[in-house]
Amino acid sequence: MISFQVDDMTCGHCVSAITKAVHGVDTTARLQFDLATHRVDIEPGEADVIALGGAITEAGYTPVPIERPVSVAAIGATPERKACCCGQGGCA
Ligand SMILES: [Cu+2]
Repeated sequence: MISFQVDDMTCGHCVSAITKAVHGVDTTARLQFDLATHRVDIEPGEADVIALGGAITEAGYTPVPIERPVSVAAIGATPERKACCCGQGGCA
């Protein structure tokens, strides 16, 4: 699994543009998007992080590779955040 943070990916058009770009370098890649966090997870066929990131860059976006999913430490690093993803602040 290769993950990118793509802050300039904002809508369904971006999703289809990135999907097309990635499939251009890796026809069997499987993509999963989270528009709320501007994140794309890619289960690659044969392409590596350089090829995948390059394809997304060429499509006009700014992919930043994410080493691993958000850790507990990373969540703890933003103590000013009161609500969680469900908006109720209690599902940690
Ligand atoms: Cu868009």
